[in-house]
Amino acid sequence: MEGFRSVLGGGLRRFAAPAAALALLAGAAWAQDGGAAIPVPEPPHAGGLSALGPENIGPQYSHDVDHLYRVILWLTTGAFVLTQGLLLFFLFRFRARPGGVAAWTHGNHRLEIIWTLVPGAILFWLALFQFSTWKDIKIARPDPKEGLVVQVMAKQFEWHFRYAGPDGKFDTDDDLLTLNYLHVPVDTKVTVQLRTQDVLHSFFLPNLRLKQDTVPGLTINQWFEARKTTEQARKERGIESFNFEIACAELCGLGHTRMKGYLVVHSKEGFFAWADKAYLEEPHEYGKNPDNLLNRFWPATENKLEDPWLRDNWPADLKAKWPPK
Ligand SMILES: [Cu+2]
Repeated sequence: MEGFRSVLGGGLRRFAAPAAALALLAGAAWAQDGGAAIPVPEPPHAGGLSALGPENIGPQYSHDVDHLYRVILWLTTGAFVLTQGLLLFFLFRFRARPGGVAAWTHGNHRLEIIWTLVPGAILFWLALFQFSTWKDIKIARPDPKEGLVVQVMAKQFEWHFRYAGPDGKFDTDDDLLTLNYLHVPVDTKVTVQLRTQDVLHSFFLPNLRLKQDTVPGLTINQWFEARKTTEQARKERGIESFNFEIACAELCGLGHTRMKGYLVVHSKEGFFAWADKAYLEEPHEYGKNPDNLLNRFWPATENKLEDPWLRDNWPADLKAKWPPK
């Protein structure tokens, strides 16, 4: 009993308190800096995470997410090694020996407090440390004048997309609708307005480190900016059929694993060429067809956000022949 206490109590008492204080101080200093003390790798090649995640083609915030991932991975690896190391040490140190007597203990208050406060302090530090990244992803909003706006309707087990068309207004005769294929221009901010027709889904762009639940009754705006075209990615991989994926990251029913879409990143000219029907590889339609699911279920009151970027950038020669008959 005494031996057990002195190993646990004495050893840990000597190191745990200063270690906890250090962790807190380091955390506070780091967090105060808004994380600026740690250089964030510049796109397009973040490095370090290539083996742990899909290629990152996102804006600065998606590289910040990778950085956070690495910090958390180091923290949890440290905790794993420490706890499993201690477990092995105690297994050996207090192994059964002839004549040995088992100690009966109800625990140790000081230890309980330490191993509650230290992880608590680390979690609190993480909450502060990640805040600016959270703000960039979840709170920051691009001006619709700066980039594309796409309405996204999730449904068991499909993704429906709607573009405002050359007039920049949704729910009009020149809207463009696609199923499971989201086409965007490269190096352009894209605002997605997320809704669901039925249950909870989660709109996940792994290559952009963007993940957001779609919630019945709510329209949730998120944004991203792809910095590599699909064509470039195909060339690099030597795979002509390669596509960036859109996954549903919420277990949404029996067909959940089939709920897969594709993100097609075009050059800016390529994007408008596609919109002009140059790319007809997937089903899509135009206009106000009342049978289309998105037209039917997207509430008219949720069309307040217009897309002046699309209106202003749509090439005049293409505009002249719009809407298609
Ligand atoms: Cu789903």
